[in-house]
Amino acid sequence: MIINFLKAREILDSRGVPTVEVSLDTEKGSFVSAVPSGSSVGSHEAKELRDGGDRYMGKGVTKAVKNINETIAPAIKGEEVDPEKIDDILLKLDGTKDKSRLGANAILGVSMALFRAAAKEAEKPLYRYISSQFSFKEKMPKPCFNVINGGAHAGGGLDFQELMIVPQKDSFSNNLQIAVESYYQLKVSLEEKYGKSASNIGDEGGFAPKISEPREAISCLAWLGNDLKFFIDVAASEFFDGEKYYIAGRRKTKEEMIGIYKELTEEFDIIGLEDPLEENDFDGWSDLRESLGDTVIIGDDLLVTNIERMEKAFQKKSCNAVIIKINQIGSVTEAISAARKAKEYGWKIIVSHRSGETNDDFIADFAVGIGAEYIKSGAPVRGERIAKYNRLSKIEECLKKNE
Ligand code: 2PG
Ligand code: MG
Repeated sequence: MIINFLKAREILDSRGVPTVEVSLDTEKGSFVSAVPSGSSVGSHEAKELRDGGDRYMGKGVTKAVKNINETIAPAIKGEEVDPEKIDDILLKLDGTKDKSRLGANAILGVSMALFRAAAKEAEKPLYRYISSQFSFKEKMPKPCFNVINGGAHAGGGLDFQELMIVPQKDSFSNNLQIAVESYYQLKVSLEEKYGKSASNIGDEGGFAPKISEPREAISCLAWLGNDLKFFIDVAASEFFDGEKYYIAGRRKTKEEMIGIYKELTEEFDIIGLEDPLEENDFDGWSDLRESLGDTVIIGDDLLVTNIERMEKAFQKKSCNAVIIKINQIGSVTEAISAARKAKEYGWKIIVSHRSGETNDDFIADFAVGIGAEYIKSGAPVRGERIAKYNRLSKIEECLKKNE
């Protein structure tokens, strides 16, 4: 089965920022994908191509769209739908290490649509295509819900970017229900304590109360009961000034930050810490990992879904879990290789959305297909967030029926 037609266009993401949508046609149908985009972007991520200039304050993606329509389409039209092979052609066509020529947003959009076309050709749902083609064991991931938004995603004044609840039931649907009920409850409690505006929301649908002390914000989660555990994405590079960490109006050394985490993990049910230190301090991360014992230490900006950075972190024992974001590396095949590497290292995998999202639910199938332990897709509200959770509910039903 060959690629008959490929076309890209500019659409808007959940922040009203332009992004790339791709349609790829084969004789089996038309396959559409849309590309997400971050705001707390790691400096080692693959580069999305933006237009610059005045239009959409420089954020247009017509150059990336043009690259798909005028460079990628002629190169792959008529080729067999073989995602690994085509991803490789795209990387060569781009020729840069960070995909800055064609744009990671251009390459990823095509890559996602290709995977969908290939799954259809194999007559399998996408998650099953990924697990069988790449020899992973399917698993329903535990969802992590970002119910308090801070950092670059909200204006409440909290420096920690994401406070997530991780319900601990066995089934996805039970965990989803608990998350939604906790979300309602948190809204009421925040409004009672801090006033109506405390339930304003941030980019990922979580509340953005005016609280700047991390400890105070985390204690709001502790009101919720339900045997919840917590993940925190600190996104520490966002408040690192090159020397110290500027948090709640005070400058802290790395050692002081480690001390803060020690206290917080002892006091609260925090089972995972993402980007607790800045993205280049591999040695600081290993000190932190050693002093925090059982806590899952998750590399996001540190690793950027990039195998070379993962190798370095493994050697230095900087972390024991990885965030996998398909747009961080810029092709689905490379994200799959990063997942395989993480499994080889015995690391936990958290598949992640971006703060700028679309209704594309690709990562739901991706997470099940690679057998990720966790997925994070924001709060259990807003169309672009629940697109993924709703898709996971359907996949769980299929797996139960053994389809
Ligand atoms: C993160 C992500 C997603 P952004 O840091 O993990 O929550 O944020 O997409 O803004 O980089
Ligand atoms: Mg992160």
